[in-house]
Amino acid sequence: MNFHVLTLFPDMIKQGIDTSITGRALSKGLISLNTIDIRDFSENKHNRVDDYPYGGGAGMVMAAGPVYRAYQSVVSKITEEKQAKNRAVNAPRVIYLTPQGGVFSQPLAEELAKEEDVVFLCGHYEGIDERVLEMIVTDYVSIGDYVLTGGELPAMVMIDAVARLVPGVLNNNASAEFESFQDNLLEYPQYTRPEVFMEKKVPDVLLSGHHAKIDKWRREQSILRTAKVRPDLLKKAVLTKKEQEFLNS
Ligand code: 6GU
Repeated sequence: MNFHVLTLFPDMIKQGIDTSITGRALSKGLISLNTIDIRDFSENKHNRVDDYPYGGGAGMVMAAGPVYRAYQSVVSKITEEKQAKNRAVNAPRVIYLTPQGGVFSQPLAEELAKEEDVVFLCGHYEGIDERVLEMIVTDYVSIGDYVLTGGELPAMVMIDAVARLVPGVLNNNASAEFESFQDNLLEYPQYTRPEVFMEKKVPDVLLSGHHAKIDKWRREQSILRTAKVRPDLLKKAVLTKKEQEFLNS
């Protein structure tokens, strides 16, 4: 799977992704990362990519031209690579990272993990000229209700969430790994050695070797934890009658 990122800060993206599990996925060739510096597509003698907003107001707006030309360079690259393999050429998904977007969640990560190429567009300043967004963007995505200085961290968040769903990226079976969010419950607590840490003991059931009991306990812990910190998620979870009774007891 190929990630393409249109940004004014390519090094930030490269450093963030070429680390840990996504870094290993890059080395193994399971994913690729193509960063495009929007500034390289400025036609201004000072390499400027922003200008004052029409109508006035605070801050600067990223101009349409450099963003459009940067996008075209990615489309050309994808097209050439598809044609070399005699494969059909489709317009790629283009994700614009913005607090004005819909909130990112696991279902979108799963959808994007099926794509061959995904393009991320990172804005800065007060945003990007609306006209180029209308022309190229397929998805407007936010990572939550707070404001960041730019779209680079959100793009890295999305790349991480999508990359771990690509077969082979995780050591364990990826499909099992995201089940917890599919069933709208938070993960149960985990423990490792030592058995006693500062007088706090690992729950007995986990040392029992009784797998059915362990599964039941973990499921109950997931339900309790979700009820406590994410009641909104719990509403979407499907519980058995017995689990409902357990929760109400
Ligand atoms: Cl995608 N961009 C910015 N600038 N801030 C955000 C965001 C995105 N998601 C949450 N806050």
